Amino acid sequence: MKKIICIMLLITFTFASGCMGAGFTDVSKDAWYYNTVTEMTDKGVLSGYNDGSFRPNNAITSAEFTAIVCRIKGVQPESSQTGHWAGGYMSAALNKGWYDYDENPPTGEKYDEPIQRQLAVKILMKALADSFTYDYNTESAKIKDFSQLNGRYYDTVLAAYNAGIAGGDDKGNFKPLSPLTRAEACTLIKKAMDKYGTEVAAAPDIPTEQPAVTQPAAVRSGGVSENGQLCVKGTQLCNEKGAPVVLRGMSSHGIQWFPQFVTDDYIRAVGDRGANIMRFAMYTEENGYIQNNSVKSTLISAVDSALANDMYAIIDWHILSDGDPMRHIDEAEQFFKEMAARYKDSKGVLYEICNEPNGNISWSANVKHYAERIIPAIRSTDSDAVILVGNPQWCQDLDSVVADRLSYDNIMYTCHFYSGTHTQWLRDRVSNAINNGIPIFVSEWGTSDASGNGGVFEEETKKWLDFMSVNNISWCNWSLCDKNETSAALVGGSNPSDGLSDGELSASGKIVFNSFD
Ligand code: IDC
Repeated sequence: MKKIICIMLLITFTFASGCMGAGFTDVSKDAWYYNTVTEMTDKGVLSGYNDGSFRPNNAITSAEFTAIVCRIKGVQPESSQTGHWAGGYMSAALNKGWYDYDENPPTGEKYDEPIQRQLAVKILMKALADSFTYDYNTESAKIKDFSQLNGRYYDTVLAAYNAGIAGGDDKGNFKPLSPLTRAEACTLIKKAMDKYGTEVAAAPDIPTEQPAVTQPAAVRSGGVSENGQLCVKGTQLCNEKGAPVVLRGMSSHGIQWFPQFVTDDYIRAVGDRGANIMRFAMYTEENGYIQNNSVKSTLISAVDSALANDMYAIIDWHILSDGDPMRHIDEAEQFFKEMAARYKDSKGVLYEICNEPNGNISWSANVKHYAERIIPAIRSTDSDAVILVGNPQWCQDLDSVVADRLSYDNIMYTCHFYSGTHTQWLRDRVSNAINNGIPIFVSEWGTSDASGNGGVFEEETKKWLDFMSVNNISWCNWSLCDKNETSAALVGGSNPSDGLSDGELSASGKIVFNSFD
């Protein structure tokens, strides 16, 4: 479909594109949807997010799509009991007969779900087209997966095909039940507006901070839709059904420095190479969250992208240079409460409450107390989330944890290693911890030495990978960026929009990306 749309856009926009720029951090000029997204956002049909992203590959929800159609038709919100930001528009659309009660009940439980393509086309056509004209045989023959189209959508979808508004992918499939991405929604709406001459009255009032993703746009093997809400049984991370699960993926570098590597394109490309988790390192210091609150919106956007891509996401409170977790415990509590409220209904989020507590502190005297305040703060809202807890000495003081463990369910303790520095002695510590019933999650490891540079230490890395594999240990590798240090997985100039090939990976990245599955 990409190619087809690309060609169509080229034709449509040869004269129209001018020098407008969407200016979104995740909409590159080469993207097939660049022109449409630019035009639609310039017109105010839909908008980007506070953090400068557009999230073109995220699924558009029922509420978002319907609200946009209301706006372009100048339809005013009507009364709604839901308290949902788009409740008034949804009532108006229902009363106008753009969709039926059962397709989206006014109680609102489906408002934030991705809209099915067949329903999106129906709403758009009912709102904009005066009549539905088509020849059944001609139009249905164009749709290879016509048998999947529910009969109640024949009129509107076939008329949309006839009018050149809806089209199939490069195999001729319409995928009536699949979600619609934001970029695809732009294209669909633009074509309908061009055809029926609708103009937008005013900018949309869709909130810039949208609800958290609870359903992915695409299903990924080993992903959240397959494994569901995680839990911990004994020392093993398990899926919703209680079967052992191993998550493997990348950690970002500090998102205050490298936000360009936590875009939707990069996250999807990592997933397409076999990863099913991303960890987002939100530093507290070094111009991180404590000094610069705005990194929170980068984090939210990244977590949402991981969820939209059917991947698990770790929210990492990355304490490091100021290693005493108690110093900013108030900010941490406030932050995690906010995250728990946002992600309580998303099954894919894990909370890592302190990256590497260090300095003049100990497990029992400091970190444990910190955990005993932050864990309940999260659990009071997001009761079933798996929580990862750090420990002193760069998450290697597992003996102290063995001697004095926390008393909560569904928690795991982190162990971090760098192959050039930490060797068999640390594997022995991990084995000892596991034998003593301590669940371990390697939320950060590197092929380099502990500085993040030096190496690659291939032989020792192989030992660690084998060890983690044998012990069913989940891991995230440091780090997804192109910084000039050995642990960085990317080489400069890599382009994620068409995936990440071995040629776009550093020596470390090649080893890691080829170990995801
Ligand atoms: C390193 C980065 C490096 C950065 C430094 C300080 O690789 O570019 O200058 O942090 O911010 C950790 C930490 C992780 C470190 C990594 C390598 O969690 O933040 O990243 N490391 O030193 N623990 C052990 C090693």
